[in-house]
Amino acid sequence: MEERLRHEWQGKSTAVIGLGVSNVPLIRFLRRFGAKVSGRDMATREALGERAAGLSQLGVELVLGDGYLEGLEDYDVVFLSPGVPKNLPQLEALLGKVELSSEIALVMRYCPAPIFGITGSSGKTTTTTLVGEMFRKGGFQTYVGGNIGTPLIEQVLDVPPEARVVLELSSFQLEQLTMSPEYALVTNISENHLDVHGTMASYTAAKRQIYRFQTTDDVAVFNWDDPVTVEMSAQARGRVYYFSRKQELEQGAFLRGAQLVWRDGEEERVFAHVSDIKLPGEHNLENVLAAAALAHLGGAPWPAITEVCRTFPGVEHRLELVGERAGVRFYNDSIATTPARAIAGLKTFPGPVILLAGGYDKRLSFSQLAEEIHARAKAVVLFGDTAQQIAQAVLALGDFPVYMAEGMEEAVAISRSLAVPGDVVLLSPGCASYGMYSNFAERGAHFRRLVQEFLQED
Ligand code: UMA
Repeated sequence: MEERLRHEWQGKSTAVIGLGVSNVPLIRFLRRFGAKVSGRDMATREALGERAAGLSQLGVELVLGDGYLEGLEDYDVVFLSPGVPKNLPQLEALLGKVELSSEIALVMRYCPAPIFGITGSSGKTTTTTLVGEMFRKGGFQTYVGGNIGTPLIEQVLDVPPEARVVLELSSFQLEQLTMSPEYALVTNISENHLDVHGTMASYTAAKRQIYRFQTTDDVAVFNWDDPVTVEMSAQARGRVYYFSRKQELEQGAFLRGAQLVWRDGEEERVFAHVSDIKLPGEHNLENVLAAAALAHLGGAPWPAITEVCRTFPGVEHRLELVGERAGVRFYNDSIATTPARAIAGLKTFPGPVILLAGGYDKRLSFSQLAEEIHARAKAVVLFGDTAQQIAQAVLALGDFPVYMAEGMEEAVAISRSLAVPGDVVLLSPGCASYGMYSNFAERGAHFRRLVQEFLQED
């Protein structure tokens, strides 16, 4: 493989657009096999800081700030990072002239083991993590990566063929692909990322890539309760299975009363009970059904699947239910370090939400978050450097209950005093934690500790 890669990349001229989480390891990979790399980013050298210095040391020519998308037609391959809109005029001008690729496309191209790709508008991360755990528990060497935050490009050459590779795939990652994973799962489709995709049709088209290039030997799992994914399933070429919370199925995983059941023709098996499942909420039952179906189809043994169903506590700091008291549920979504992630957090809950937000100032706009706060929250409790900015953005849209707190302790105390039965108290800060904590995990742990103390009070 090393030989093949050197042959493929030695001396090739590449441009890598977006120097973030996915593309820095991609650049190391390309440099390792002798490619020439021009690193491009709209951010300035100053904003990129040590990252820019590290890349220069690797022999990467950097083109930063205004003009970072110029001269791209001169390269053999242009790699785009997920967050770069693919319809920018400078990129559209390359179509048919220059090969466009991405970190995830190379992972899929070079991975010798079967790939289990998971997409959907919600539930991706939990389902991906569950599937990974089911394989791991079942004795497989397992790699979990993609949109979940772990680029696998630097590990892909060490993956043995009998391993299991589980990838969370976002619409941004899928839209560029020209191959599909051997196993595909679509959790559900609802409006998301329309700011980038423009229309629901183009967002759904991006999601279709997960099965579009599959062969008849491949497997795809869809949500029977979601008409959009049922419609998708009619186009899938491989074996099709479903999961459903609402209806018994001929082929797939479903709920029968309090039982979680797998059926494939004659074969039927109860693999868990609702009361066993620690994850809160109906949406999580769907995630468990989906994950069990995919893991089973990929060879995970039932005892391993059942054990994970019973023990999996949820993904830490990501809409993690810390506990409930007097009908008020407390959720830790400290991983939401951007306004967009806080918006996604807010959208999870239909009921009244008291939002705890604020933190380090990354100079992002809070105007969309403010709109979502008006639409979904009943109050906001703000702290950190950005508290004033968020308050201004919220109040610019009209009257709203806004509370200022000195820090997390006061924020939790205020939210307790505001909450009535049926409310959700959600820490989804929309900002990084720097200045108050060393990272989002420390911030989430602090919130969790404060809430747990409250839950245990007499
Ligand atoms: N940049 C540009 N031009 C642009 C946009 C970005 O130059 O038009 C630069 C930025 O200045 C920055 C770099 O590109 O330096 C960042 O790249 P990126 O935002 O594309 O993201 P990465 O850091 O590579 O992270 C990406 C995913 N980000 C997005 O999809 C926006 C991460 O998902 C993912 O974990 C990571 O790859 C590893 O694969 C994040 C996400 O929010 C968590 N995903 C969305 C979601 O889950 O809803 C899709």
